[in-house]
Amino acid sequence: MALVEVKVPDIGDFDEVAVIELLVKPGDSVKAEQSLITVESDKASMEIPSSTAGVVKELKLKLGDKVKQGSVVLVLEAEGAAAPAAAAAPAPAAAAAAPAPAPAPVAAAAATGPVEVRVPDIGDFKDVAVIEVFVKPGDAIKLEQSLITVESDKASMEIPSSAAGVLKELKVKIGDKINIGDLLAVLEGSAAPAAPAVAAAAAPAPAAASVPASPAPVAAPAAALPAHQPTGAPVGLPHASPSVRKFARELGVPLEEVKGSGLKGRITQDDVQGFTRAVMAGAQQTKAQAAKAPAGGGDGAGLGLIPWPKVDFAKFGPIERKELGRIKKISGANLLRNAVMIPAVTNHDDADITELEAFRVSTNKENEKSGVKVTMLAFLIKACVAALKKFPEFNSSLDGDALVYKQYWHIGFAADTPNGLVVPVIKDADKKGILAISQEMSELAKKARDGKLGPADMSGATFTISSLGGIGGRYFTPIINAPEVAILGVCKSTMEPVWDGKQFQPRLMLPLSLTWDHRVIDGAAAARFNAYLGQILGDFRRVLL
Ligand code: CAO
Repeated sequence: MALVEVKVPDIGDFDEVAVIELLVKPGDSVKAEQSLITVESDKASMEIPSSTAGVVKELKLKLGDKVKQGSVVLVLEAEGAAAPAAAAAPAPAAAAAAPAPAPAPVAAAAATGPVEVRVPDIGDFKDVAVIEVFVKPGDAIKLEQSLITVESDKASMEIPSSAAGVLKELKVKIGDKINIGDLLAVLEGSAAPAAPAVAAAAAPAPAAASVPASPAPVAAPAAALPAHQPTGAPVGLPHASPSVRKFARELGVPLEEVKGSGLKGRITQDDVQGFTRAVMAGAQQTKAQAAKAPAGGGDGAGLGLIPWPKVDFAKFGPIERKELGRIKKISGANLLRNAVMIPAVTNHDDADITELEAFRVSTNKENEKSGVKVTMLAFLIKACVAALKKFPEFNSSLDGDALVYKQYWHIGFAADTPNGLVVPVIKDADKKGILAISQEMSELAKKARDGKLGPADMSGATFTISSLGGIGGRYFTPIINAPEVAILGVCKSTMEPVWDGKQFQPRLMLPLSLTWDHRVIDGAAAARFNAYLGQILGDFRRVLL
């Protein structure tokens, strides 16, 4: 057994590149060609393979170290006596894929008409897959701007444009396999100096050092890298080595949804595994899964749940099957999303509406001839507007990491119709009186029952009330109507004995159930909101304060 130093092979002009991943540790058995470390420049990453098989004795570098050709990576106890000297070994996997210095399209005259951009000489990179596309037709492309990223097993590289101009046509898409000379794009040439129309594909590789417009291969980038301007990469592109990308692809993990724990937020194999475990445990749902949720919730697999029970009901008795109506299908999918995605909490409380109900009844008597019936729900809408003004976060919506506070008060109310639940909206409820709200509600409720509500009647709500008061029940837990952050459920008021400090008094008590989004609202704020609402309903003159 001989001790062998494994050194960084010839990786072209890839000079002083940072070690971003250590893929082995002392004691590990490695095979020849097995990747040992990953290095990365600002445009490319590549894995450095072992030139020989053996057991790792000592790592000679650490994360963040800068390496170049000849740097010692580690010391191996080589298998067999005649282990090859690593430093002198021919370029291994990555380097093999990462060939001769990149071609250098010679500086060119100004382009005028259409200009073809082709895959330059990328060495032995054959049939490499396009994994990222940075540009789209209509984009103004700068000379050397990265157009796409390609990836082999061991390395990824960005292919820059050999010309400047406006992108007329993109000839490749994600997943395509490309080779030297393939047409990538057609540009409408600008007056700016550009590289020749046909990039180095057919040209012999000139002296790399003289080439500002050469490709920026990751693995074999030679002189291209130092000269390359890092432009065009989309913000937020997931940062991961080729092997991690491959691993993620194999598992079907969307890298853009994985949080990287490595150097500079880089995604490691552990991060991909952790994401997969979270999905399997139901703690995480990919955006794609969330978007696909059907009205009935599918089979629950996306949440890591056991499948929905499939029962042959006809085995137990006669049945009739009816398809869900359109409203039920749409509201079902929305309700499911809102129930699953919002950390919702419900506070229950009672409001003393003895005087308010007496006032409502007498007002209706006085206004009998007007044809407008004042409803408890109209008072509730007005009371809610006052509470929403006092506690503005209840009138907000989450937008990413920000809260959008709305300066208008549009109140939705759930209406039961023969076809299902709909939520018409009283716009600018703060500017309307009780009579106007009562009248508008009765018109909207009729439209709802007749199936004549248009999208404009049902959009823009900032808060919703769901009243079962006319039907019955004590309390319930309404589901928030996203992107709103709270909803008030109201049940049937009942006469109850209420202790006034000296004796029990018969009082008309209205059960309130406030469901709120705990990401936006705290329990104390919800309790205060309900208490304030109760005070207003107890003495409506408070609305004027
Ligand atoms: N307590 C006791 N009685 C109540 C009450 C309450 N909280 N709210 C209303 N009532 C009574 C009214 O006094 C009225 O009685 P009279 O006919 O004797 O006058 C009757 O119930 C009907 O009330 P209303 O005409 O004021 O109608 P409303 O405002 O209660 O309801 C509407 C209108 C559209 C909300 C209702 O028709 C409806 O669809 N409710 C169901 C909403 C729903 O399904 N919510 C659940 C959604 S799941 O989250």
